[in-house]
Amino acid sequence: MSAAPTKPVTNNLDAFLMPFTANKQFKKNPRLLAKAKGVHYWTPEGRRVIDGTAGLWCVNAGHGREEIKAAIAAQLEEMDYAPSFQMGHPKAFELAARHAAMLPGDLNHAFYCNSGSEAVDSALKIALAYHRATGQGTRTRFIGRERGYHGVGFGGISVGGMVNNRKAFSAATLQGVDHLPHTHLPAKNAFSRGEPENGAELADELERIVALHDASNIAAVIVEPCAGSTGFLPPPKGYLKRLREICTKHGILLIFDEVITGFGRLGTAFAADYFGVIPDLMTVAKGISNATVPMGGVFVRKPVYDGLLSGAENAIDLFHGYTYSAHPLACAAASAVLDIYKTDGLFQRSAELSKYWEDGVHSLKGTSGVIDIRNLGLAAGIDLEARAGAVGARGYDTFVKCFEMGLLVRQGGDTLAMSPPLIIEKTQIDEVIDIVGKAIKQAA
Ligand code: PXG
Repeated sequence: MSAAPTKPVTNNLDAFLMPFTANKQFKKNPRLLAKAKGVHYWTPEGRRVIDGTAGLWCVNAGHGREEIKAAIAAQLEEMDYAPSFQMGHPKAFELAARHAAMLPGDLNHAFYCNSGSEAVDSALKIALAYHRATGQGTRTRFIGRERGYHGVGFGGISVGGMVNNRKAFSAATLQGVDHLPHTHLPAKNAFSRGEPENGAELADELERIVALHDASNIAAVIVEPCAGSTGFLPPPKGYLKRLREICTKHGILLIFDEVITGFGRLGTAFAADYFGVIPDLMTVAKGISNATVPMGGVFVRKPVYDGLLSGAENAIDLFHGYTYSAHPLACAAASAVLDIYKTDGLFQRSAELSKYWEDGVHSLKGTSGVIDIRNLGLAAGIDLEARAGAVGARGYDTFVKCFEMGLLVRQGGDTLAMSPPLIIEKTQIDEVIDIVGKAIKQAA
């Protein structure tokens, strides 16, 4: 029986199992985006929506960049794909050298993958492989943090601390994982501008965990410098430095998950630059390719790279990698976006706009139901008071109101997060703040 080709049925939303979405609710009243340019999306009906979230924290240089399109097209013409297992292609090495040159300290090697989740699982494996290669094979435990988000791989959800992402999969999470306490302390730090004053001592919890297990059993600590998915939480002043000191003291690798903070979100290339704290491994994705071609990466400090390579000349150093590690199209896109970041001075622009952004988001203080506002760089989190007996309903309604009024924000529970493209103009920031303020009032 010959099957007739299936025509795309654009008005039937049933077949797509949507990620992190209430499918039934969405499909009754869908929100579709059909076109994008600069800081705007357009719906299929042609309604313009300002992108207050850079997609999902990823389109840092704005949508539809001609330079990236041209680089991807040229690469596609030249060579669509080449393997990276026992083979290589020039753009992968060029990109790694460019990343190495812009990274702080001796973070100067790059492993590539296709997403933040893959980056996290790769970093955890690199940590284990490094310890084994350097005669420290007992170091197998990982330490994550409550409220952390490290993607959705089994490694990532194990070290992550978002309950709903772990609940259904609890039995399959990694053994030997502990969690540091989160640093969201609204009773002490509500409405902080930038890094909150209180909470650096929470890093000392690491000493307690080390005392419990002994450092010789601990491979790595992984944290987001600013937690992103739980509503954007900048770290308390001094917290990351303290974590670094404790890790160094005990020979534990420190992993910064910079999937959100990397590539300019804080007004510096990386959060490591902003905070002056250099991790041993850094995971990135999103802004690495401006989200045009999926890409992730793990940046590795020289001693870790050297340790991994301590085997025989003909020994494979890392039994890990992906068909699409350093995919030529992703490398072309990532290289083009580095050019844009540089020529347009977007990291600097993000730094320069951050005060205006801060004043804008904090002008929402006093709006009924707003119980906390936090910000750093070009990102912010806003907590709304939950409706009695209906946690999350108010947040969701506010998100929908924003979309109806022409603004995309992110919402989780009763928290809103915003992270506009770094090309946003001040008048557009005004527009974002105006719409969020109205939406919060309307959804009260
Ligand atoms: N680490 C961090 C810190 C992230 O924020 C990932 C890893 C996983 O990346 P991938 O590419 O596998 O999705 C992320 C992803 C939100 C939101 O609403 C955040 C992410 C993804 C989707 C939504 O905050 N971050």
